[in-house]
Amino acid sequence: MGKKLKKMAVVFAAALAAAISGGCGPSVPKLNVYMWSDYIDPDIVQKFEDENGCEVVISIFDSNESMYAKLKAGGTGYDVILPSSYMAKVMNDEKMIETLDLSKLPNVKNINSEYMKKLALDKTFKYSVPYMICYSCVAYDKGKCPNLPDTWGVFGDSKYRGRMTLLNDYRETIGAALKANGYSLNTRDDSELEKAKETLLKWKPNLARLDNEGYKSGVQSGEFVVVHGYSGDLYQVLEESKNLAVMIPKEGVSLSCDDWVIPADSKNKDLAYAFINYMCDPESAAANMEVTKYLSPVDGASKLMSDENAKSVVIPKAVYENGEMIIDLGEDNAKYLKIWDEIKISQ
Ligand code: N2P
Repeated sequence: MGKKLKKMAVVFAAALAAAISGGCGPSVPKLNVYMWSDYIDPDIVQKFEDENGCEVVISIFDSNESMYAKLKAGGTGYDVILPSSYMAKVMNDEKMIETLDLSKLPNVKNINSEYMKKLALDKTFKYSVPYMICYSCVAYDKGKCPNLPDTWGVFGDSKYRGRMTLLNDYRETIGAALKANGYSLNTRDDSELEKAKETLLKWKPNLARLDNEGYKSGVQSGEFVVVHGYSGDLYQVLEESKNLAVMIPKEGVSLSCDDWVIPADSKNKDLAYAFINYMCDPESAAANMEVTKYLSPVDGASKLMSDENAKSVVIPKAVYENGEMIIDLGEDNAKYLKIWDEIKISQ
């Protein structure tokens, strides 16, 4: 976690302490944002609060599925949510989110048109606005794993038994096993999925655990030596730990984008629109890229970044060439979930 994101953790703790001790300042409108961790510049959030006379309250989820499950179990009170594109589509199909009024989002004109044409799942901003593009790859300890080959197959290597993690994210991790076998990570083919399951059953004994958050500090502290993670999170960790490197498996990786949506039951829709619009401003996007190391699709943002970061926040050619966007599979999602349950309960 970079310095700014650490500062944000301290601010959260202070806010929590104030809430518990019953602090009673003047009440200002609150915008409740539900999103992934380490994923926004706290200074940009502060600027938005100052300019809009409001308080932004950020709650964190660590996977699309846990966020979705929480909403389905009756979780309410959010004004803006940040699912990945495939999950935003599910939420739209299930009428959980607003159809967007684009007159309240003038800054969507800044979203890169090539991205919208080629990769976006919601090509007309009908229900979502893209925030950051992500791919998943592997970080490893260069000293403890010299000459690590660039293949998903490393998870099958018992040399690193007990010191590796894969994401606790069924589309990412089954996707990695599909790619390892040369298949599409959006396959609906039963025999390909069966092969991916066999691969994961072979990999599992080598894993310390499936993990979506702790792998970052774990690989920094040396507890883990090979971790599967989200690109920006891994680059945030690399910035602080010179003994680590990133490996992009040659068989291909997942590409995904996280998209802002407004839940149908938001009580602060105008403020929600203002927030999403603010994030599509090139200056906000540049600041968010600097801190999170993910790639924003906002045109003009990279030009505003420091040279060093602008160079690192690009999608490597290998990712574009072999990467595949995760799409929603409708009823066939059930095939993936069944495999995931079998993997989780296997010893
Ligand atoms: C988590 C960011 C994750 C993005 N820090 C994955 N879509």
